[in-house]
Amino acid sequence: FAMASEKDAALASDSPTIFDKIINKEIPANVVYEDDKVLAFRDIAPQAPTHIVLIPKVKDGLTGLSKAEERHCEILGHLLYTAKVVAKQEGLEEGFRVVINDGPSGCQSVYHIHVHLLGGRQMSWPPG
Ligand code: DGP
Repeated sequence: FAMASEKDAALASDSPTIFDKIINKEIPANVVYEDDKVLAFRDIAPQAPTHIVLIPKVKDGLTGLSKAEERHCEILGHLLYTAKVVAKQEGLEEGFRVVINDGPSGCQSVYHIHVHLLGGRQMSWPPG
C-alpha cells in the first residue's frame, strides 16, 4: 500500500470548494457571464487588468484538468469557447491569455476546475 502523493490527494478530493459558494450565491462574486453550464467572474486577486475565472457549474469530478475523462469533453470545449466570448465582451482585441493550473506544481489552489482569462497588458513568455 503506497501513500497517495500530495498532488493525488488534492486532486482526488471532491469536497466542495469556495467556488460552490459562489455558484450557490452564498458569497458574492462579480459575475461577467453566466449560462446554464458555466459561470465567469472576476478573480479576487487579479494578475492583469482583466482577470476572469470561468468554471463549470457542475464539477462532476473535475477537480482539475488532470482528472478529465471523455465525458468532460463537452464542458471543457464549452469553457474554452466561453473564454473567447468573454474576451470579446471585455474588449481584449489585442490578445489575451488562457491558463489552467493543475496540481501543486501547476500552482492550483482551488480544486474545482477553472480557466483563467487574462488580458489588458502585455504578457511575457515563459510564464512564472
Ligand atoms: P488557481 O490558483 O489556478 O487554483 O486559481 C484560483 C483563483 O481563484 C485564484 O486566482 C484566486 C481566485 N479566487 C479564490 N477565491 C476566490 C473568491 O472567493 N472569489 C473570487 N472572485 N476569486 C477567488
